[in-house]
Amino acid sequence: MTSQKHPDAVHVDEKSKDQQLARDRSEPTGNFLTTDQGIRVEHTDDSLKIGARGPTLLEDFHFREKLTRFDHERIPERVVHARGAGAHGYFQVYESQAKYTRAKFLQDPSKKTPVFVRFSTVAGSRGSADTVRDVRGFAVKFYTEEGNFDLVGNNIPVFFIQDGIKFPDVVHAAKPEPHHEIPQAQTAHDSFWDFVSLVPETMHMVMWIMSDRAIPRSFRMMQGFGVHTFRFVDEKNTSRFVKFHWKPLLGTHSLVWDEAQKLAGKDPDFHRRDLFESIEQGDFPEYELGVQILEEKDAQALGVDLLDATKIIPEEIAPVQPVGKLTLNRNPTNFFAETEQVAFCVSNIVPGIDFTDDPLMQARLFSYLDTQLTRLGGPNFAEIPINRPVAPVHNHQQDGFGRHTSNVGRANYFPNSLGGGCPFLASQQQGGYVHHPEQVSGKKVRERSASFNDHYSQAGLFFRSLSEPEQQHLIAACRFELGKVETKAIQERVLEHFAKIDALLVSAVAEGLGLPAPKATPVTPKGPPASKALSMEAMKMAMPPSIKTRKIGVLVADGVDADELMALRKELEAGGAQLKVIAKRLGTVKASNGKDVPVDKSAMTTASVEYDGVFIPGGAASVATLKKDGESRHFVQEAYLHCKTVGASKDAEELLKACEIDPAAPGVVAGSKAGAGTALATAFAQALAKHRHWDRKDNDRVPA
Ligand code: HDE
Repeated sequence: MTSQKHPDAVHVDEKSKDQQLARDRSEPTGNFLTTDQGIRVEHTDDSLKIGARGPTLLEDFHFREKLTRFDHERIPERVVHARGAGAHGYFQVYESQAKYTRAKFLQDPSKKTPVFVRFSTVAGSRGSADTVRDVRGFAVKFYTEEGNFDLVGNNIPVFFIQDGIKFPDVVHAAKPEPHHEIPQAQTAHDSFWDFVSLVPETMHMVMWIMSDRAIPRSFRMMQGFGVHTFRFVDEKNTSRFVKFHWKPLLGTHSLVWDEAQKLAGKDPDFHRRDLFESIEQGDFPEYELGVQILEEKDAQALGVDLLDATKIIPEEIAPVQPVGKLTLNRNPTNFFAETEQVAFCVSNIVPGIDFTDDPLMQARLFSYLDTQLTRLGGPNFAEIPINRPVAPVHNHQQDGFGRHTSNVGRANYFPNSLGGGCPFLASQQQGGYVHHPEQVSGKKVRERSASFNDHYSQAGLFFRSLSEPEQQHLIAACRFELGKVETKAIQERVLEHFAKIDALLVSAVAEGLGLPAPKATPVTPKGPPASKALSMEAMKMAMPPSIKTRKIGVLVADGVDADELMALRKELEAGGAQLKVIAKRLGTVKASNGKDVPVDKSAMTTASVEYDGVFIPGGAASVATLKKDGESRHFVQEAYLHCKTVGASKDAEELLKACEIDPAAPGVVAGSKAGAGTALATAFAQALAKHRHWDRKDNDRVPA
């Protein structure tokens, strides 16, 4: 009989996953180079030849192994979500959720459940840029003591389509067009808009991806959503509907489109780098898990079908209740082994959580396991360290490519007597997964429920819930994307849909396209006319101001006022922000007091788009040099264009003038008004805590 542990007897803590991963780590430091067979290598720079200029020998097993392994390094990239970044961490529940679910990881506030999270873009290839306009994946693997639970979500709470059978169509339409494989990682092309113009259920999601949500400032500053309706099932088998939400504790923030496009060139790894560096510096990203709970009996009265993934339940109807906190505190040791090989499956679920009949979710229950078979080369991908549960695994699965486990004994079937009947079955009380016994009946049909039919009202709800600047950004994004569409009939069809969403939307987009606006006939939502939780600006207002983890570029040259720089550094670092000194070249600059000021970045290796604000300290000689320098002026103007906080001490206001920036403009903190030293630094930090100054009306006047 194989040795068995009852699941209840297993104590799992956060460290067990770390230990599991550590066991599979190769530590090159202090060790000899070996072949895959463990044979120590004596020479690896020349192949084995007959004479120094002679032919290479087939016998050279080290050479052949090295090249063979290299030739096979690539695996197929994910068909969607190919570009991503991952991190380890843990999840801790605030208080027991026993009233809703029997899931063990949601019971004990003292327990830390290890997690691995992978954030991603959807459309681009593995090497594409981070800051493209796209949905972001937010996939969380909880290694619970009852097995793995994968919450494979996005940063947008709805999806393009209602039935998974259309997934290949929407993805083909969004990906590069097949004849020339252009464009990379963008929806600004004919085939995407052709598809959405013919499938009106996409309209709600189209609003979200044209909004600033699709260009997050950081993975650390975006929400996550389970999208589908799941079930929570309690100890007594009572089922309730649940929607999962992640809220970043740093708030939800975005880039602006011009910035996002420039970053794609200046630093294609902007989000990946930001996540990695923040964790290295101890600025651990944190997200609160919240749930919207709906009693089954109340679902009918909602006016929205819970099985329709193109709809939200406004938080005014079902508030988000906080459940616990996710903290990401460790970077992967090896990108490929962990981030690339992690295999999320929507079907990975634990007792106390269950699926619904959402046809999009049902398709996903099939698709994820299926895709891993190809991507990870066979059925044994769950044995790759990053995918291995911390809960023990015992079953009669066997063989296949890449098998690690050596099954013990001869009984590889069930039932058996030769193996003592093991492994044995677990009742619900022993932690066995029992599917919720939902009552279903009906005819076998290929049909869409009539309750899925309203495709416009929540698109309008979203648009009208945005602040004016957010609406303007959305309109500009539609003008940009549709402006790149070459087929006029597609543009016209999209406008017909927009007319059913909102009058301002359709007229403004039509104007940008030089087309007549169809008559607006917006469909009114059944619930509230607007919802605060949909606007990032409204959410920002509800949060305490903070500059935590924000990055400020400080432009300096020889003669800079070091005391002013020091006062600024003190203030910003006290608030958790980071200051980077930027000069023409690396090394140091000589301050006006004769001291050397170390330079963090040379101007040619960085750009304003990598910072949340810019500051120019005083020092007449420093300011005079910067004023003459086009690169420095561009830096300041570009930050201004992107509505970032611009600070300048009194002496440095000359530079603002040279940049055609009004020192009294919103978000410009100038020494003549704000004072000097600590007073100036405090005023700058306060302005920075607003993140962007959308009320800056003349920013597109500056030539950046
Ligand atoms: Fe996915 N999706 N998806 N998806 N998805 C994949 O699985 C699929 C959908 C999401 O970081 C694939 O392992 C279908 C919604 C994330 O590794 C694939 C449908 C949501 C990730 C797949 C959807 C998502 C994926 C590709 C419609 C938000 C990245 C590689 C029925 C709730 C996970 C892979 C990671 C990845 C299929 C729709 C989120 C092909 C068929 C809705 C975050 O299996």
